[in-house]
Amino acid sequence: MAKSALITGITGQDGSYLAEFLLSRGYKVYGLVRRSSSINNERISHLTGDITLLPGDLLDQTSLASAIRQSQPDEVYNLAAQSFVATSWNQPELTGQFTALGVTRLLEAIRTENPKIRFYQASSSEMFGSTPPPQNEQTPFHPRSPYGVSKLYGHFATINYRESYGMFACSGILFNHESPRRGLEFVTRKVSDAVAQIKLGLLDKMTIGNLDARRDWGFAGDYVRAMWMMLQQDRPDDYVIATGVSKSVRELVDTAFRVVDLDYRDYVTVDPSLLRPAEVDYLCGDSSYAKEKLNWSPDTDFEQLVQMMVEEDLERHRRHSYAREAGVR
Ligand code: NAP
Ligand code: G4F
Repeated sequence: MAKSALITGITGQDGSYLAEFLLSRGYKVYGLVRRSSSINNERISHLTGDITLLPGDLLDQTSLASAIRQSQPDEVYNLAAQSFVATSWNQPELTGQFTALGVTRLLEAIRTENPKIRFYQASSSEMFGSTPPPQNEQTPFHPRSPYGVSKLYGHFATINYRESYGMFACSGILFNHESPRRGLEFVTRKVSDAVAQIKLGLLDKMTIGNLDARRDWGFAGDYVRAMWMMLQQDRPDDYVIATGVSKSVRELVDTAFRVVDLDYRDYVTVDPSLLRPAEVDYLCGDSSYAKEKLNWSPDTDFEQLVQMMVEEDLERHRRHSYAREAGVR
């Protein structure tokens, strides 16, 4: 019989790629969506008819239990969160409610409805914070934002349910992963979108924050494969997922402008208001455990990722420009 999966955060970047991946493997896919006054299904609109959406919110325990009862899943992927680090300083309590306590609510719903369901928790390299690289499963945590602190709670809640109740609960410690579906507030997409607009003459300049921060950036499509692999093992465990290559924000900006044959120094200025109260300076993951146990490694490198993102934003802005011109005529 076909397996079924419930994805929280299905409307987000990772949720959309994971839904596609699970459908391609014959899963029946359910997605939890929270109520909003306007429909926010842009990333999954192409999957309408193939997936079933269920109402629910990480803030509401009853809705989580109800979604589990309705979907009867073999696997639950908890991707929902307040995921933007910068916002977590402005909304620290809400971030804790979604990103930390939301994990406990979902684990409790699973434990009481059917503790045999396999559970994936979207943990983050942001938990390593100020601990220097390379970071792997044995590296001590020192988060630097309310988001990182909340993710650390979710990580240990997952381990605790595994140890307390024998549940098949895994924590994937994923380093930054990006795509053309990334939210425009994250630095990679902010840059690819601005580069496209500058190239097409729609924008003159862009502002940026800390150019010296270093991240290990991979492609989201490669990373959702690792999530699924974790839940197919004989026993639950935690895994670091990363490329092992770290680049600075300056290198990101330089690479993106080079895709369109421009020099970033002519267009980019630093805006101190974009600096964070505390920064994570240097992330570079060591995913050799995932390579050994899951046989997982990424297919897409940094240059391919940046090129893909800039080209898709160019194409999107060209389409919109043509549509605007056609509308004027
Ligand atoms: P994303 O694009 O920001 O998506 C977040 C999702 O969570 C959206 O579907 C959002 O729904 C949903 N959500 C937020 N609050 C909710 C609530 N109270 N109840 C139900 N749903 C809620 O994030 P992403 O990049 O796909 O990341 C997926 C997960 O991986 C997140 O937990 C993130 O923290 C974690 N993570 C991401 C990365 C990365 O580099 N991308 C790395 C490590 C860990 P709406 O559409 O309604 O807003
Ligand atoms: O793209 P970012 O906002 O991602 P950040 O903070 O690393 O968090 C992302 O990755 C985490 C995994 O480590 C996830 F858990 C989390 O959910 C999210 O997906 O910022 C990356 C770096 C930071 O050092 C930031 O200070 O870029 C720097 N940066 C410099 N200028 C900027 C900007 N970030 C943003 N968003 N906007 C800027 O203008």
